[in-house]
Amino acid sequence: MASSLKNLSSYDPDHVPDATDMKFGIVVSEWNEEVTAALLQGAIDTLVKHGTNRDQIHVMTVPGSFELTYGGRIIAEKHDPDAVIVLGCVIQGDTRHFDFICQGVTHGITELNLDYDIPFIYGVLTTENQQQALDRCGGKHGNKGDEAAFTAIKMIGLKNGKKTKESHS
Ligand code: DLZ
Repeated sequence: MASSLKNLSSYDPDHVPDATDMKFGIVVSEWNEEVTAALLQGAIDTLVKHGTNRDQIHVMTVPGSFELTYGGRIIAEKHDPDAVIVLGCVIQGDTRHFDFICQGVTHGITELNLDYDIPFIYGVLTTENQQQALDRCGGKHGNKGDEAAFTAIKMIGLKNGKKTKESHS
């Protein structure tokens, strides 16, 4: 499959480490809630499917995607998770606000990855319109919440030296 068409939601679960002993923080933005609620559900379902107990997943809501960075820091400090997933949806408007929010959260999450010894996973949709967002939270392009969840599991596995079947060859 061409990489531009790769849809990580159709991943092979055998290539993801067991998540039974893993703890997660999820920070989710209230803006575009229809979309972010679906991302959250996808992320939780995927973590649980891979063995995580629901009570090992701490969820925090923040007002908008710009606040995901600070929320990520709070949840990392408060709950000592093995990984933090941030979920948001920024939809292009008529002004440059979109660019500033996207840049802010992208930069912020990168900084958290450098400052903490746990992975912070970027599950923020940045789309031109609502339909593109709906297509990516359980629509024709899968659910990016699922993808963020299994990326988190894989990154913890990487840190712990757990190899997936993919990396054995
Ligand atoms: C202000 C704003 C706008 C215009 N659009 C979005 C959006 O599409 N998605 C989103 O998550 N948040 C948006 N926000 C809110 C900002 O992220 C932030 O909450 C405010 O600027 C306050 O810091």
